[in-house]
Amino acid sequence: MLHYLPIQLSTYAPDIDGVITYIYVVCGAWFVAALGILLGFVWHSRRRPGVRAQWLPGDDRRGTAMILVPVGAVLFCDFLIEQRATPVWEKVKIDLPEAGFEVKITARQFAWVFTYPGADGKLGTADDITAKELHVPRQTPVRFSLEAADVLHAFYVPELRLKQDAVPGRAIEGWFDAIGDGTFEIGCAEICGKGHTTMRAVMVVASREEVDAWLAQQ
Ligand SMILES: [Cu+2]
Repeated sequence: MLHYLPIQLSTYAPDIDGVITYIYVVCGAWFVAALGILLGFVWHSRRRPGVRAQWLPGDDRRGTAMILVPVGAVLFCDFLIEQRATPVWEKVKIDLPEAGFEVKITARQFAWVFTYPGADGKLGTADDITAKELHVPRQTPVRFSLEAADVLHAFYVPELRLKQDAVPGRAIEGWFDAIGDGTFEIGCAEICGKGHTTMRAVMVVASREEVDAWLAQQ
């Protein structure tokens, strides 16, 4: 259904697309029903000879039901979407898997900086490696810690179906597992000023050996 979207690069991309498709269906059905009912009322109350327009205050039982029944139906649709989306939210944002690869992502005006653990395998030590590109091994749970040095930014890789705000003063933990090789564009999805538009970077997904070899050159 959503064939015009970018490829599904992460293991959770099908889950995200499933939620989006579900919302399309629920909202699409609601849109058709709401327009149908509206057109029905327009036809029902059309101008006819000898029939005068009336003022109906709508405070009787029938008038109240015309408000409360649609409100209940909207809340029920909300509940359906919530029920469909909650397990996906937990999978993507709450239940973070063990790290197979770690990286710290820092956003600043206006660039991305990626910090990798050095030989000691730990982030935040003297031998950390910093680079302007994100290189990650395929089929490995990548754990990232996302920080912003100055203002709000948003780490966005459409193929991963991953968009995460970076907030000054916070280190936001997240993860993804890329299933295929390739070079992909990282954007900043913070829509405030054209500076964010220009802070592009690349993400390269390759074998573990290729990533290690690239890190050794940095
Ligand atoms: Cu930005």
